[in-house]
Amino acid sequence: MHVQPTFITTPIYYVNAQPHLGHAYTTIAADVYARHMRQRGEDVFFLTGTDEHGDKNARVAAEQGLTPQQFVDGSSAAFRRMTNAVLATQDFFIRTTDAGHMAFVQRFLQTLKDNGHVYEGVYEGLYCTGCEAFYKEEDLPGGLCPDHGTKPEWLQESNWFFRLSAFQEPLLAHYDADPAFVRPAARWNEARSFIAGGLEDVSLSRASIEWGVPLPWAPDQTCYVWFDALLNYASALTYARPGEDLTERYWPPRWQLLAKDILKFHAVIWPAMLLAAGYALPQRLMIHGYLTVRDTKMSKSLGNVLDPFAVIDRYGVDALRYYLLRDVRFGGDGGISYDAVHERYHAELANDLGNLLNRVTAMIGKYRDGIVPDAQCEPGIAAAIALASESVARHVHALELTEALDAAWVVVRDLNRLVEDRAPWTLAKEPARADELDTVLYTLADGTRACAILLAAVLPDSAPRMLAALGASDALDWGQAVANALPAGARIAAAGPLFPRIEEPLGGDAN
Ligand code: ME8
Repeated sequence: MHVQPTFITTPIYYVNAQPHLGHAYTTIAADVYARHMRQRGEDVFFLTGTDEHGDKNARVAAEQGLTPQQFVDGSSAAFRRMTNAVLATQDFFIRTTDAGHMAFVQRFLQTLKDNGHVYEGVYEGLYCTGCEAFYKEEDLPGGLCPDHGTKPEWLQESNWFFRLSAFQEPLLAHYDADPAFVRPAARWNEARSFIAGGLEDVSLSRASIEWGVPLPWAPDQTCYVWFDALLNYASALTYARPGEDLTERYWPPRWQLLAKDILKFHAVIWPAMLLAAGYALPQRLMIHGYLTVRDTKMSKSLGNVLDPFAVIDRYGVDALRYYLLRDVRFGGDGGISYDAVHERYHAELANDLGNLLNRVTAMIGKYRDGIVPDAQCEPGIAAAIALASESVARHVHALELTEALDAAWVVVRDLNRLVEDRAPWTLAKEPARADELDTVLYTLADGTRACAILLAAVLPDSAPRMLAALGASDALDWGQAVANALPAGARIAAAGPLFPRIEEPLGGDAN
């Protein structure tokens, strides 16, 4: 088999507050892609982690009476717990305080300087600590940061600058040569027009911030936290596996996922940094939208966050993964609420999928002593499985994750319709129609098994349980996403409810 290395990344999250559903969202989306690719036998490296330097962490640490290191150790651990709780299968969890990362940042900055892209100057202007970003007056409606609603501070300091302006033409050339570099297309346009509007050089260091990576040639300055953070995507490959440099194998990233809040950093500054140091550019940036609560972006600074741990405790991890990809079309913005989780959980996971499995296993138990009959999948369902398998794969490749889910759900619905249309309980009363009943039962069992394969990347907890209940081997590989792969004679196991009814929805302000 041709094995194509696949490197996929999420942003590394700020550790100045608790992880929320917005962070879980990007991590889950990347994980669905990583799991799908592994199902196909691809060689995947999935990277996520935490962004730990910068003034805002130092400030929160001081407020809590901790050293910055103590503070980031604790809060990075909370992000790692979130990552594990959503069943993400990252190959490495990077922390920007890792010695391997910091050494890489220093080497990279030195390369930029050696290549003539760095000079000393004076920065004077406005800085939002929340964004860790420099702002121009005209970009601050009412003088306030558009993301944080706070007043940026006036800064004047001697800094080292990165010659971003020199990369305007090369970036434009890259954008024009590859209209799919940034997805969706509207974000490509936005980034391109920003570049076309002219690029100013940017500070790559800060004089007054101690909590960061010292510049190798001027240790009284630390690396501007965004440069430090962006470099995680490259540094990780150099030290994730001790004694081994994975850069050659995985670079450049196939997909880098992020929301539009950090578009400019990733679609302008990051590729310029890479060009300046002689790296190949990422193949694709996927800029998804915002999860909103009552029409406002959910964010820790606005205090309107939904808690991924609470959803997982109440409904299970698959419910969270399913809900986030289903309720908001991946790419666009969308409102979320605990009530909507509750509704979709019952209507779709419990009724459509959970009930289907229960009915199928119960009917085979009742009418065929729990043994999958020797028959062939009905052609209509076999065709639906073939179509869905092609369509799910195509959509996942393009990170059209909601469309991928929809494509798999077509088979779930077809199977439910088959139960209603063919009413096995009526067939069971007519011994002359035993063959027909065999076919219907086989089709239902085999089709439900195929759904488990199609949905395994989104529902990693339930899919193996579905396979176990159907007496299917737990092989989840994509080659099994075809009809007639369930062996006749397989023994059905009693399936507890996959998605038990939950009486009490989660409450709270965010509802
Ligand atoms: O920006 N809707 O970290 P961050 C959708 N450390 N996605 C959301 C979201 C929402 N309401 N809220 C957060 C940083 N996200 C930097 C990144 S990368 C080199 C450095 C997700 O903790 C989304 O992926 O503010 C967004 O881009 C990211 O979290 C921002 O995380």
